[in-house]
Amino acid sequence: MTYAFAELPYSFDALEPHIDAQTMEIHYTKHHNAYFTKFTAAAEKENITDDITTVMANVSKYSGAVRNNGGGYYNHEIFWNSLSPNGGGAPTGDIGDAIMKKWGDFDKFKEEFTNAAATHFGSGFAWLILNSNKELEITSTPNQDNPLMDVVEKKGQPILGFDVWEHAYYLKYQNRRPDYINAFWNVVNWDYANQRFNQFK
Ligand code: MN3
Repeated sequence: MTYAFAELPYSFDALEPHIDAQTMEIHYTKHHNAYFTKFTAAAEKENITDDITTVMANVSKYSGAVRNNGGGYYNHEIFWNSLSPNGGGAPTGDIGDAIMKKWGDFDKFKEEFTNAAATHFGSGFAWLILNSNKELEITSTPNQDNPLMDVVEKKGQPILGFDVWEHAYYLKYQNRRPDYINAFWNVVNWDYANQRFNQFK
């Protein structure tokens, strides 16, 4: 077994009241688990043993099952870590400095990211990425695509990933995606963003 199904880094109810325990439990144990199981089955069938990030970077060579389920597997690992019960507030550290440098102030950044998440049509993810010029950018991808994939337009290393599929918020927020996005700002994990930013900058 080359691929691991990582434990959720906190309990299902740790992000209450911003993200509810039932949503977290179903999202992790059903949705994420299904992506993982289907990806490992497809990987076995297609003799794929590369690191998941390498698979993503070469995803055009593989089946739709690898793109959709490998993407789902990878994206949710980024997403769980992009949230924290100790998160929220203004960005700190090097990522805070880099956001200030690029956007001038946190509210501007927040507005652009919120807009990307709110206006993304249908299912997908909003991302803060570090592109190949080592610049921060905000982007979104459809379905389970991500910025590592060779099939997407705006490529880069994910620094934060935010799931805007209805399954991520419908139980608590129903059709109110903007309320779910507001909730994200209370739990966004700047420590993780700093860790990834410093890894790839
Ligand atoms: Mn999801």
